[in-house]
Amino acid sequence: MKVTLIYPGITECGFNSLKGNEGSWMNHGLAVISAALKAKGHEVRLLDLRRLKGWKHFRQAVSESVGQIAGITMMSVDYDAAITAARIIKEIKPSTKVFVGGPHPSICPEELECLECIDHIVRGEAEITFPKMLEDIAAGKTLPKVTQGCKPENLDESPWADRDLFECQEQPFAPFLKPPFVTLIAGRGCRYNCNYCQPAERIMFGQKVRRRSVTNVINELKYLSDRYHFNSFMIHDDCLTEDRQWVMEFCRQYHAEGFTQPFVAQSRADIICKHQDMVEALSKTGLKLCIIGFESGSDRVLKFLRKGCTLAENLEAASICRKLGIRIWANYMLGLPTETKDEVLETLSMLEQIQPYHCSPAFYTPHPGSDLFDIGKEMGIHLMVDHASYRRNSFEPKIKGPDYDFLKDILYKSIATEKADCSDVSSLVKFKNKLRKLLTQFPRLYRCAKFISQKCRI
Ligand code: B12
Repeated sequence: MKVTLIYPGITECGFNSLKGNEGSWMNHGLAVISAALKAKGHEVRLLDLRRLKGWKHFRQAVSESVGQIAGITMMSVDYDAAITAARIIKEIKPSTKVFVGGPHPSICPEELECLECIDHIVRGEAEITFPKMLEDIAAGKTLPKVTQGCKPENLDESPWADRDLFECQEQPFAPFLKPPFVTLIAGRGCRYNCNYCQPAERIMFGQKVRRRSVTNVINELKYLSDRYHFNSFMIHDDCLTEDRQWVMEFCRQYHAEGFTQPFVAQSRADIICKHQDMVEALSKTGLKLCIIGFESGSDRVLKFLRKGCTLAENLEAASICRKLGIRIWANYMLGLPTETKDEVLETLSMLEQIQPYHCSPAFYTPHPGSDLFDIGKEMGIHLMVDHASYRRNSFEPKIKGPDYDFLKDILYKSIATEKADCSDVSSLVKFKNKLRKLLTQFPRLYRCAKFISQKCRI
C-alpha cells in the first residue's frame, strides 16, 4: 500500500523550520513504524511539516502524493497541526484512511474518537499492530475506531528506525558536539513515578521498562558510523542510567568496538549519587553532557512532585558531574501548583550552586496523562487556552496562582547561573555568558538578544 506518514511538530518552531538543534531531529516513533511497514513491502513516504512552507504547500503535497493510507503522529502539543493535517487530507482525498498514534492518541483517545477526519486511533506501540491493520484493510475487514497496539516484548525484534524517512540530517545542540550527529532510543518506558509525567509513560509503554540489548544498540551504532560517520550522538531514553548492569556492559562494548564519539544522555540525581562509579565509567566512555531533571530546589516541592530525589542529591549529583568533567543540562520548573515564592527562590539558589552548563527552565505546564494535570483540573487552576499552550517556550501563564512577573524575573536570573565553558569554543561562549548575565537585568533586551542569538545560532 502507499502510506504517507506525517510529522506535525511545528507548534514550537513553525513551518520551514527544519534546521538547527532539536528542530532538526527525527521522530523515532514514525521512523520505527516506517521500517516495519517497508519490511512488509509497503511504499512509505513522509510529509514533515517542518520541511514545508505552509498549509498551501501541504495541500499541494497531499494532492500529489497521499495515497490509500495516512498516519499522523501526535504529541498533545501538536494537536492543532495534526488535526488540521487530517482535515485537509480528508478534504482533498476523502477515500484516504487517516490513522493517528503517538502520545496524545494513546493518552486521550476520547478527544479524537468523535472527529470525522480520523478513521483509526492506535493506542500505544504500533510497529506490530499498524502493519497488521493494513493487512486487514487489504483483506476487506472493517477495523474499529480505537485499537490497542500490541507491545513488542523483545525490542531487539523491532526494526531499527528508518533514517531514510527523515533524510537524517540531525544537528547537534551544543558547540562541543560535532556534526554529523544522530539520535537513538535504547529503551521504552520509565519506572519512576513523577506526578507531572506519569502515568502517561505507563499508558504508552506499560509498567515494565524494556531495553534493547547492548549488542543491538552497539550494532546500530556501527551501522550509523558506517552510514553517517557520526561524530556525536544523543540517547533519548527517559532515563538511560536506571539499569546499572546495562550501562556497564554498554561502556564495555563501546570501548571494545573502538568508539570514541562523545554522547549525551539523561539521568537522575539519585542514580548519579548512588552509582558514582557507573557515572565515571560513562564519563570515560564519552558522556560529555548529562541532562538531569533537577526540577526544584525545595525538598517539599520535590516530594510533592514524587520526584524521588532530594535537594541534597541534586547538589551532590551536580558536584559529581562537575568533578568528572560532565557538563550539566539542568531541567527545572518554575510556577508549580502549591509552590511558594520562597520555594522558587530555593530553586534559584540550587542553580547558583549547580552552575549548569545549560539551563533549561520551563514554567510548569500541565500535560494530559499526568496525575498533576488531573489534580490541577480538579482544582480548576488550568489557564491553558489551547493545545499549543503545552509548548515549552511560551511565557503565557499556565495555571492560576503563580506570580508570573516574579517567575519571569527568576527565570532570567536562573539562566544567568550558567557557567561559561572555556574548554571548547571558550572565549565566545564566555563572552556570551557574561553578556547574558548583564542582559538579565534588562528582560526585554535579554529576550531580544536571545532571539537574535537563536536565529544566528550563536
Ligand atoms: C525524543 C523526545 C522528544 C524530542 C522529539 C524529537 C522529535 N522530532 O520527535 C524533543 C526533545 C524535541 C521533545 C520535545 C518535546 N516533548 Co518529548 N519526548 C521525547 C521522548 C523522550 C522519546 C520519544 C520517542 O522517540 N519514543 C520512542 C518511540 C518509539 O515511541 P513513540 O514516539 O511513542 O512511538 C510509538 C507509538 O507511540 C506509536 N506511534 C507513534 N506515532 C504513531 C503514528 C501512527 C499513525 C501510529 C499508528 C502509531 C504511532 O508507535 C510507535 C512505535 O511503537 C518521549 C518520552 C518517551 N519515552 O517516548 C517524550 C515525550 C513524547 N515528550 C513529551 C513532551 C511533553 C514534549 C514537549 C511538549 C516538552 C515541552 N513542554 O516542550 C516538547 C514538544 C516538542 C514539540 N513538538 O513541539 C511527552 C508527550 C506527552 C504528551 N501528552 O504529548 C513525552 C511522552 C514525555 C513525557 N512522558 O512527558 N521530545
